[in-house]
Amino acid sequence: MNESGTKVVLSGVQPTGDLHIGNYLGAIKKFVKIQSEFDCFFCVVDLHAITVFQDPKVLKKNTLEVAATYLASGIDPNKNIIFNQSSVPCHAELAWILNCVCRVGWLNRMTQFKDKAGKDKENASTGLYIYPNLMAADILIYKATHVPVGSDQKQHLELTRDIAQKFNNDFGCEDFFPLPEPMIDNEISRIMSLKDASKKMSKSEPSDFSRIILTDTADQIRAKIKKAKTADVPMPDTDQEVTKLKEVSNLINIYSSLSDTPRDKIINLYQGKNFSDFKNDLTDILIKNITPIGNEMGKLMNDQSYLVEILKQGSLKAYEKAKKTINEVYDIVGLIR
Ligand code: AQP
Repeated sequence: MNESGTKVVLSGVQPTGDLHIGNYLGAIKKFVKIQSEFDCFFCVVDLHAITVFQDPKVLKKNTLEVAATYLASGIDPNKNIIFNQSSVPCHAELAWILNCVCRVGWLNRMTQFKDKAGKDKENASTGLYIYPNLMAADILIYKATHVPVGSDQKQHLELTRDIAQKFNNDFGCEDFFPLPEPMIDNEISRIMSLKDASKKMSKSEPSDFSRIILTDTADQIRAKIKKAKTADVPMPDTDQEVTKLKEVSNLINIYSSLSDTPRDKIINLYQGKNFSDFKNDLTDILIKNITPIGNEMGKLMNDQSYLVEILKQGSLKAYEKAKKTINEVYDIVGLIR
């Protein structure tokens, strides 16, 4: 809990393209589940998106599409604050101050930067390098106590805690920033590519067949699952053996997460069989759970002024909260406003 005794959630999704079931299962489905239990801020993190070049027109469309996904997935805009990051300038203001708190050595350990910058890291934007400090600012500006994310963000969350702790120590303001807790479901928190389970499912992977996107039609889902890699042996009878078959294990996680069925029950159901029944049933589960979201997103995207208004109203509410923290931070740091 934070100083006012409330449990506050902040999380966000980048408007960098078609959202997939990794984004849904790793993050958005959790947002829907916890919305009645916490004060929630659900952000479209557009400033994070531009750490890699985005076509401005496409960025605007993608920003609205993330808002549409939140609504279509069941996030209630009356109960929660849905907004885009750039419309609350306090995020960027706090990020600058946190840039001065975070150590270069800490950033150098961030594996996501290494993955995203690849071999050509000299040519990556400085924004991509300091991205974790902006993420820390997103969280700390609302004194969030809990952050639901996929396990790929665990390291950034740990960095946020280190930054919060150092700020509190350096400025002698114990407990000013709460140390936020990650909310990560271990087993299914990382959905992997359908083509190569050593890579996470991602918007930026070139092949469409590596992911199911939320706007896929039933036929597209069917085709992608049909092509998804499995194994040359029948379904094993123990979880230990299944775990060794990385692609199969990933498909079981998707099945389990969407149908709320434990992995061992799924393994019992299909053990000793080849994968066609399993794939057919998984396809049905995906169609049942994902296509209604895609259809609703389509309807919402036809009413873009409604989505703009949702973001605008959310930003006004978020700004009220953020302004209070940034004023306190300026005072603590010794900056005259
Ligand atoms: N494969 C995944 N499995 C589980 N969770 C995932 N998330 C992303 N991919 C997976 C979670 O989705 C939330 C929003 O992610 P994001 O869009 O802000 O950024 P990302 O993690 O960089 O997502 P992508 O799809 O990999 O995008 P690109 O290709 O643009 O980098 C986060 O909570 C994340 O954990």
